Amino acid sequence: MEKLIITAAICGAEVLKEHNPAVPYTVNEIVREAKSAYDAGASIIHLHVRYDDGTPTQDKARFKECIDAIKAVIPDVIIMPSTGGAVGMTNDERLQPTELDIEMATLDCGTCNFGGDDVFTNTENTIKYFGQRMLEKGIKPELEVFDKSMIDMALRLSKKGYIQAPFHFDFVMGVNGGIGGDLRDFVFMRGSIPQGATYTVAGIGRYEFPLAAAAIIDGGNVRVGFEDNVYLEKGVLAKSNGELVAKVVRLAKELGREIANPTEARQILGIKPLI
Ligand code: KMH
Ligand code: ZN
Repeated sequence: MEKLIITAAICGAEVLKEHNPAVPYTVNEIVREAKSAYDAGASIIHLHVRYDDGTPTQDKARFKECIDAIKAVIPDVIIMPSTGGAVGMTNDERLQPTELDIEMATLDCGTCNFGGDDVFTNTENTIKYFGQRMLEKGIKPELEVFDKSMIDMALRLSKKGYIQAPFHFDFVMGVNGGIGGDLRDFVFMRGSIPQGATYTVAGIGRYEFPLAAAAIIDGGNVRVGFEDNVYLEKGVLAKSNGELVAKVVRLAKELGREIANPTEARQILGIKPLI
């Protein structure tokens, strides 16, 4: 079995300090959380950025500032900016980080209810536009799938040349509007991707660690972080993203799975090594 790639989704666009005071907004806070996750065993940082007051932004300059600051402290980490941004942003607003020198980015593969009146909109043309941009820029997409239908969409668009194998999926499970986070849901998603594809699983809220354990056993990979869940265990807030990553590392150790460093993660995902 390949080593386990841990992605830390340290910030997100929606979670606030009111949910957990350790949620990072400022550049320094984002660096602190990225480093805590890396030190604990994460090889990929899934990055959203905020202004200092917590407002989510896809501003290219703010992304550059955060990426440069993270790389100054942990130069070998893989940084995977979001192109999802926050609900309601335009496509071109969302795509700004793809103008930077980045190795990976998220590519959201369908539209999803996000609770209340919020709809995270990704039309077929949006997915094509984003896929094409990433192909042109040599950016490896992580295919964000909130439901099985989005796996099918990604595979359909790959036949039309908008997404290229080897595919790497992120099963985002337990969103209010997407697939649930039970084991049978995981088995369904996992069984729906082609041979040779890799995946990570991001369980939302209480699904985070049970789905992490399932992916560790299955040979998949794991995403944790404040974007998805702010609790270390029921009723106990995590003090950092590093604490969430450390819990995955403990689970992996118990289950006999080694942890990939960023160099190994690049190999597994088919990303060019750093020179
Ligand atoms: N914040 C959500 C609207 C992604 O990063 O690509 C979108 C999201 C997915 O978080
Ligand atoms: Zn995200």
